[in-house]
Amino acid sequence: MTITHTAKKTLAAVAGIALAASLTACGGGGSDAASTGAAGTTGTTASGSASATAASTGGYNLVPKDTNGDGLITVGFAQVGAESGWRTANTQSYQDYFVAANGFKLAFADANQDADKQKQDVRDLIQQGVEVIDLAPVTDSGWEPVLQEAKDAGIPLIVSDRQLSVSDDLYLTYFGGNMEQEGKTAVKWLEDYIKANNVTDPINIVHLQGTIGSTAQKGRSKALTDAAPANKWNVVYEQTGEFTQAKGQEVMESFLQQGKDFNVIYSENDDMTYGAIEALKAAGKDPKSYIIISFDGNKSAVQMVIDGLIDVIAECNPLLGPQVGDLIKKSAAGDKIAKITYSVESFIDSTNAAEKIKTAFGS
Ligand code: GZL
Repeated sequence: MTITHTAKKTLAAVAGIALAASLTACGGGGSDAASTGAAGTTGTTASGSASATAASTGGYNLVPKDTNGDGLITVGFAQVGAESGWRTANTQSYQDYFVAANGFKLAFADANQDADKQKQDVRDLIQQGVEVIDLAPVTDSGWEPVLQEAKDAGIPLIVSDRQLSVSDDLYLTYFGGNMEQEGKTAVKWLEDYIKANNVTDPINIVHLQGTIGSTAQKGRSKALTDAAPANKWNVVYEQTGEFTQAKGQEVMESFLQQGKDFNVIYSENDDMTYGAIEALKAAGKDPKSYIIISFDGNKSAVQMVIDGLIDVIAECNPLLGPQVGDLIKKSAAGDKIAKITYSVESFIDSTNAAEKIKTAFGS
């Protein structure tokens, strides 16, 4: 089933309004609403600072401090890599914020998307004697021994961007997106679209997954995997594009060569979406004939929403530097900080893209 562009645009508008209403109702609203997620967590605005709630520190009693007396807190940032526009903006937000003028020094390690290298990166930061570690984990497994080593060295460790399912007494706090909620936002948009358009044809979905084992991929994939059977949607292809444009294009090319029918693309970041759109065009297919769902919200992806190429983007805020810095300062000052703080994120579609592009990150 192809979906004509006009119908898509009109119906997307209807779906977007329904989704916005539902998000506002449950308090998970757009970028200016603060909302409380699961117990002990507090949503923050994209630009606002994290607001501490009375929360357990989960038996973790290390707090950031200037142990070498140079008047600065040295932050060791163990970054995933440089795989996407989101990552570039995320790294830049740390390099911009963690400077002497804000009371910080930054030591940076790039894991190049290699989970094993990243564990060595953290061990190197411990050896360097940094005063707090911020870890954005490539994948979420095998971290307990390294986190314990940081704790034994007396270095407080913050998890950012992608969560870890480890004991609360191994890290100070988590700040970043709620990935499963992002996926639920995308799924809800598709459910509303189908309802608004009385779509009766089969929904056949191409699922471009992020880096397998990252909580970004696990959460976004879970939302689709949970919703598909209930909605009788068929996931006809599913493979990782490793959050990169090149791999996303390569994987979509292979799907197109296999020839199964599909009418929806659920792509777990904008860079893979760009690759998928290039593959469709190269195969002589009109991207506007498909419902394309993406994640992140890079400026160029928001422009593609305006141009009718992408139908909805589930937002994921990369500008975490200032808010992580705020949590470090609060903790260093003796404030109790929440164990988990989620960015408040919404969605971008034809109903709000013209407004959202004014503040969209990246290029
Ligand atoms: C999400 C982040 C993901 C982005 C991708 O918080 O970890 O990694 O969605 C990035 O663009 O590669």
